[in-house]
This record gives sequence, C-alpha cells and structure tokens, in this order.
Amino acid sequence: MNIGIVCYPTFGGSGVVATELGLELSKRGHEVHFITYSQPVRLELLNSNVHFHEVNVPEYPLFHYQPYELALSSKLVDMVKLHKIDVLHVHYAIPHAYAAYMAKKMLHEEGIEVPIVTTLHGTDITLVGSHPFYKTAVTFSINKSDAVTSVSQSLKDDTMRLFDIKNDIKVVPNFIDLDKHQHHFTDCQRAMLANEDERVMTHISNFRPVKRINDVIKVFYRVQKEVPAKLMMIGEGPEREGAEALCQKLGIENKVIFLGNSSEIDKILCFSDLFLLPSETESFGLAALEAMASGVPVISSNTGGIPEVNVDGISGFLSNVGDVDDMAKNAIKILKDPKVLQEFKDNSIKEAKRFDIHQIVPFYESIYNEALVNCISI
Ligand code: GMT
Repeated sequence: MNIGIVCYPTFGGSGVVATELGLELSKRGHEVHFITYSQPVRLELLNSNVHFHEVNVPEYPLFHYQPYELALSSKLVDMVKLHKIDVLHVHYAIPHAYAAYMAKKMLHEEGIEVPIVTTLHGTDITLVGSHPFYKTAVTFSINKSDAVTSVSQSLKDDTMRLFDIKNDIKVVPNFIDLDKHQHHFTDCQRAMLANEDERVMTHISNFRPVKRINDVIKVFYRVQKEVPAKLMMIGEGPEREGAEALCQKLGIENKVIFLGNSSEIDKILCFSDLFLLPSETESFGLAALEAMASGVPVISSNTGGIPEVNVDGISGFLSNVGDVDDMAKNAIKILKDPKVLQEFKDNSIKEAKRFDIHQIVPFYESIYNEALVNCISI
C-alpha cells in the first residue's frame, strides 16, 4: 500500500508515534510518504520505501498568518497524484485533518478517491481543539474522516464528551519497539552524570505548563533529602527558565542537570532509575511508556490516559495531580531498597510489552484496508 503520513515533525509525542509507525509500515512492505514542513526528528534514514516531501509556505508580507493549511492541502493533492497514494493518515486533528479533507475534496473533483484516517493525540482535543475558536472546524474534520482513532480510551471519552461526534472512534494505543529499548549499550555514560551511590531520576517533555515542571523539581527536592540522587531534565520549553530558578531557590542546582532536547533518549533512559511524569493531563504519556520499555519505573499523576499505561503498584505509582508529597513518598519507596527497585524495573518492561509495536501496527493496517473499502464519497 502507498501511505501518506502527515504529522508534526517535532519532538512531541504525536510526531514520534507517526514516525515510528511509518518506519514500521515500511518494514512491513508498504511505501511511506511523510508530508510535513520539515523532516521528522526521529526520521533519520530515508530509503527506497520511506520518503519525505517538504511542505513549503512562502513568506508573503501581506499575510499576517502564513496559510500552512492551504500549502499542505495543495501538497497532499500533488503527492497523492504523483505517488499514487492509497490512504492519507493524518496525526493531530489541527490543522491536518482539516487540510486533508480539502485535499480529498479537490482530488474527488478529478475522479480520485483517497480515504482519510485521522489519529487524535490529545492536545488537539483536550487543550486546543475544544476552544470555541477551533471547535466547529475540529468537529467537522473528525466527522468527515473515513476512520478516526484515538491513542487511549480516556481520549476517546474526552472527544465524545467535548464534541458532537457522529463517527466511530477506534482506540489504537501508542506502541513501542521494545528491541530499540533493550540495553545493548556498552558506553552507558552514567558515571559522567552521577556517583555510584546516587539514583538517577529523569523527566522528558516539551516543558509546557501542562507538564507541571515545577512538580518534577518539588518531588526531586523531597526525594534527594532521603536518597542520594540526581535529576536529568530533558527537553526545551517555556517552563524551563522557571524550573531552573526554582532549583536555585531550593539549593539543588548542582543536582539537577538540564540537558535540552535530545535524540538519544534510549541512552539517557539506559542509566535512569525512575521517571517522573506529574502532568496536569496526558492522553497517553508516550514518554512514560518509553521509560518503562527501558526498565525505568514511573511516578506519575493519575490523569487522562496515564493509568492505561502506568500500572499503580506494578510499573510505578500514580498520585493525584499536584500531590508532590505522595509522589515523593512513592519515589522513595522504590528507590530506597535495591530489591524493590529491581522488582519495579522488571515489572515495567513486562507492562511495556502490552504495547509491542508488532502487535499494534497491524490494527492500523486493517483500519487502512477498511477505509479503502468504505471510503466516504463526498
Ligand atoms: O505532550 C505533549 O505536549 C505533546 C503531545 C503531542 O501532540 O505531540 O503529546 C500528546 O500525544 C502523545 C502521543 O500520542 C501522547 O503520548 C501525549 O500524552 C499527548 N499529550 C497530552 O495529552 C498532553
């Protein structure tokens, strides 16, 4: 099958999922075309089955806002025709599902029918999409898609609650390539960052307010009083500056290492003992799953789709949003005793196996096949 994938090419989870999906589909014999404004960060290698087509939006001074949707829908039409794309899979409703619908309509005028599969990732629904300024267009795009998937049951429930949805939404959870997360490294650089007796705690995100970055620091502050530890902060975003200031205020700046964005997540997780994800909301929590696949237990909030991934008392612990005391207490419980830590590490890998890429990707293939058969004619 020739599959067009539209996504955000950045470090965000939706772009990561779209990229890993495309790569796996290519291994399964499909031809995959990524169509977006720059090469996705996790897409390192292009080959005869994996292509990247850049969407260019020329700057024009008359426009206060450059019309990306317009450029994207035109590019989709051109690429579908040129590469005989059978199905378009768009990740993130805004504006991808909307642009794909326009492309579908233009292609229909030329006698070409192409089904649109839309995957909802979370912020496109819970944070941005339900805003009154976008809601009408988001509802329309979801209802006009040939198939709609959501990355967790929780996100499906939110979508049904917040929008007037006429379409069926299938839950296809995010997935993980376990092979990539098994530690084959011989150059684990743990010693450069922490002493032998110190535990390594890690947080990875885009440092947006929804991630509650200050809670990460507050939990760590409590833990390091009881257990010698270091904290790795991976990612970039608006909350980083405030978090660095908080570390200084608490006098722990020498124990917290801000590493910025990294494409070596697997290496960082290789020397981590605990992952912190205290988010306000999280449709799934791919970062937590990546940690678990590397054998790193998770201390998280119990919001959104996180409980579908992190199992309380097994792969880590869940607490109410903002309850940093409880999170710290749970973190200490895991970190203090090496036997307990090892048990949680083993359990984390076991739980991550529920999301094995080889089990999940076939669901997308059957959704594409079904969409091809039932392609809604406009
Ligand atoms: O979490 C973010 O800020 C990035 C965002 C995105 O759209 O890329 O992540 C969302 O999609 C991920 C992949 O499906 C999920 O794992 C994240 O939980 C979800 N983020 C939120 O719901 C806040």
